[in-house]
Order: sequence, then structure tokens, then C-alpha cells
Amino acid sequence: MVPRVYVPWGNVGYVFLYKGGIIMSLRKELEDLKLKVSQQIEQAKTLKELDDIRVDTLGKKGPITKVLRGMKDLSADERPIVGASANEIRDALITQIKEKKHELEMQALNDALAQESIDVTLPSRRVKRGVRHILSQTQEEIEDIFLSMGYKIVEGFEVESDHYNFERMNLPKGHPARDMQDTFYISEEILLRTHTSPVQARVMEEHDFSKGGLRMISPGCVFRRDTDDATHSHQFHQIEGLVIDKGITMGDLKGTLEFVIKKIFGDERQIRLRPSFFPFTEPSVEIDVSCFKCEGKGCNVCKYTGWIEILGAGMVHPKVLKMSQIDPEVYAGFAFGLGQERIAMLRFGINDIRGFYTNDMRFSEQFARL
Ligand code: 2U9
Repeated sequence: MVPRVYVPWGNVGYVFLYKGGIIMSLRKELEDLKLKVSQQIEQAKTLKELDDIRVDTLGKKGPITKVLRGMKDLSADERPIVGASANEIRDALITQIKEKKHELEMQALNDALAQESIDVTLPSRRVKRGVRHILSQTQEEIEDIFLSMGYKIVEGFEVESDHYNFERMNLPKGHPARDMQDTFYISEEILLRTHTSPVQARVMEEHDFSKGGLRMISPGCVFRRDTDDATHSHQFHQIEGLVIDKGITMGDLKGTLEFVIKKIFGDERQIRLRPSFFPFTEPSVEIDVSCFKCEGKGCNVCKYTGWIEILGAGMVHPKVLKMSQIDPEVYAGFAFGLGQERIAMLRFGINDIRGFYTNDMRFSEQFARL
């Protein structure tokens, strides 16, 4: 009988071969299959492609399985030869698929790692450091000077009463500073403070003088109705100070403020006092510093006078003391006030006050501390 062998791969169809030739032919077919599948495995680009090859070749409907199933049609001495050959090829393909799978997995891993990897030799992105606003820097610097002399710092309310802002500062009704044109009124009695003096008036009346004198500064924002231009702003920042104790004199005022001015503008500076007038101090003075740009020779900063006006001061008016229940026969005090913007403008050559408030980073960045 001529054995009929179904060769299920390729388009071979039914192959009629004589005994002996069948084995040779089957082996050849299997070898060809191995070669073809082996090439496909080698060329597989993805794990999915590889798995499709595995299923197509070794799966239930694959050619190898079919050969192994078809062995029942072979004779007993042909079967082990064909079986061994088919098994050998199947094992070789399984091994190759395993190796390829490992290779593709490693490749996928390496690709993912390459995408995620960080080149530590790259220069870092520049971190932009924030800069303290120059007014904050100015305020803190001046605060530190007064803290070193044992002063306390008190911040009060920006919305104040007419009473503490004006009345208690010896600015009675009818005073021009109380005019609607000069002050932001919220109601007849409530306003935006025009100076930080009401903070001092409030502290002064609460202070327990049996425990010693009072030394304080009050920094903060104040408001005045004004048309903004290069030198005027409807809001600006002051630092006012107050010292009250037994035996305080103009000598204390001068010595203290000379020390502070030298700390701000340099030890080589000189000061001079000119008579002035403020309703809340008597006598009152204006204090100038010798020009730090031209050393007194005359320049555009000092307007060719050699001197720059820096602050106002005076001995606290007896009426102001009395209004806070302090006996002017026992106690005396001096007070002073300075504008923070003015100090910063002079020190850094800023010629437009609006630069402080318009949030232009190019303005602020100039004052980065090194
Ligand atoms: C109390 C008593 C007296 C505060 C003072 C000045 C002089 C002064 C100006 C400086 C520039 C305001 O910012 S500015 O425009 N201030 O000249 N201020 S004496 O006197 C006080 C304060 C509180 C109880």
C-alpha cells in the first residue's frame, strides 16, 4: 500500500511517496519549516509578532502538531524517526522563541530606560531667586538699627479714627491737613491714616511708665490725597519713632538720630539740625545729612547745597503728652519721622517713586542682595 501523508504546511497538499522516500521528504519539509520559521523569529520586531509566530507554528493547528498527529499513519519503524525529528525541530523553535522573547523584552526595557534616563552631566535649569522688595529691605535695615538700641517695633491700623490721627496729634479741627483735599476719609470720623503717629499715640497712653520709659518705632504705609508723579505718591511708607522718659533732651534726639543716620549713610557723614515746625513737636527740627555723593562739594543729588534733608524731628509737644495722661513736668520725649521711599531713592539713585509700586520685575531685580 502506498502510504498517504498529509503535509499540512505550505501548499504541498497531499503527498504520495513511497516508503523510505516519505521519511526523507518529511524531514526535508520539517527542515524547510524550521528554516522558514527560524527566519521569521529572527525578524520579529515585537513580542506580539513573536507570539503570533509561536501560535501559528507550534499551536494546536500549527504544522508541527499536525505532523505529530499524522504519525499514526506511519509504520512503527517510521514513527520514532519522524517523531524525533519533529520534536527536535519543535524544541529548537521553542528555545529560539524563548531567546528572542528575552531579547525583545530586554530591548523594550532598554528603550523605556533610554527614554526615562537622566543625563546627570546636563547643566541644571536656572532657578530664579526671589528678591525682597527694596522698601522691605530698607524697612528691615532701619528696624535692625533701632532693635539694637532696645526700641520696640509696633505696627498699628491703616484705617484710623480722626481722633487718633489728628486730634491727639495736636491737629485740631480746621487744620489744613484735615481738609478733604488732603486726606482719604471713609466717614466723618474714620480715615486712612496720614502718618503712623496714631500708633504711637495709642501705645503711649497704654504704656506703664512705672516700669520705665518708652522707646518705639512704628513703620508702615500711610495715605495722603495727592496726584501721583515722579516724586509724589498717594501712599508711601514712614518710620516714626518716639522716646519718652524722665530727663529726655534735645541732646538725646541729636545723638540718637546722628547714630542712626551714620548707620544708614556711612560713618563719614555729618548731620545738621535746622529749625522747623510740626504741630506735634516743640521745638521742631529738620535734619540734613552731608551729601554722600559729592562729600559736600555740590552735585545734583544735594541740589548743590552739600546737604540732603533726611528726617523731621522734635521734642514731643506738652499738649500731646497731656492728651495721653503723661505729665510734661515729669516726662519729656523726642519724636521723629522719615519717609522710607525717600531714603531708598537717595541711596539707590531711584528717580521715580512710582517704580516702588508698579511691580515691574526689572525694577525689583536691581535690588537683589548678593
Ligand atoms: C507722637 C508725637 C510726635 C513724629 C514726627 C516728623 C517729625 C516728620 C515727616 C518725615 C517725612 C513725615 O514721612 S514724612 O513725610 N515726619 O517730620 N514726624 S516728628 O512725631 C510724633 C509722633 C508721635 C505721639
